Amino acid sequence: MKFQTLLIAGSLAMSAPVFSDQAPAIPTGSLDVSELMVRQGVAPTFSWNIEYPAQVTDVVDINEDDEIIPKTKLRVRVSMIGVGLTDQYGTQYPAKVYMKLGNKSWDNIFSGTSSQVKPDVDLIDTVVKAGTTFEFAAKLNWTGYDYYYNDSSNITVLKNGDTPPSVAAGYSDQTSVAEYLRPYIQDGKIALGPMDVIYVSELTHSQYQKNESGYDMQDVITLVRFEKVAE
Ligand SMILES: [Ca+2]
Ligand SMILES: [Ca+2]
Repeated sequence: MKFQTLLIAGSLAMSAPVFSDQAPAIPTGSLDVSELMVRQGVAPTFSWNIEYPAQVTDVVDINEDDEIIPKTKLRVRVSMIGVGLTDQYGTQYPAKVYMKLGNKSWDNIFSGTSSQVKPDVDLIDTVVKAGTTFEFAAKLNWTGYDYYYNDSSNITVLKNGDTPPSVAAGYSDQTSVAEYLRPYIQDGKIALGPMDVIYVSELTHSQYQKNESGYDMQDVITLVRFEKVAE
């Protein structure tokens, strides 16, 4: 009986699926057995409670306007992955990024250039309740450039397994995937944790300039990570 217990535990550990580096989520839980050693003819009692990693769409809705709406109480952490506003001479231009969670006012979560991005710093770390609508806005912080909002085609929410922006446009002169976005792409698809999404943004070109190479949806990339919390 003891041998059998170890076998079961072993096969559970072995069957954990392998995700990308950004997604260390494996099934977690416990396996309990009432007795490690029992007399012949006496059956020990097993019980187990295994939780498989959720998909982000299990816990949030992402609607046509790219509003994110949690279906349950969630911890939300927001960080910047990168700013790709650079001209042909290598000069960096600043972005301004805002988010609005539910009834709260717009929060200026980031202002700065590519070299001011700190991907490991959480700009938002809070708990939101079900039904809180997330809105997003960003602009190239330069004369003559306006804000784009999540409901425009210049801002899109992508999740694990979606097609990354450069592939989505498909123009031969399209700039390749930005350096800062590369770790988040695997086998031609967005590779995030199962509970993560990114906002990708086009801030230099309008929807009427989609055939220009500057329209790459990689001007600002913002990561949003969700985590279930007890109600
Ligand atoms: Ca949109
Ligand atoms: Ca652009």
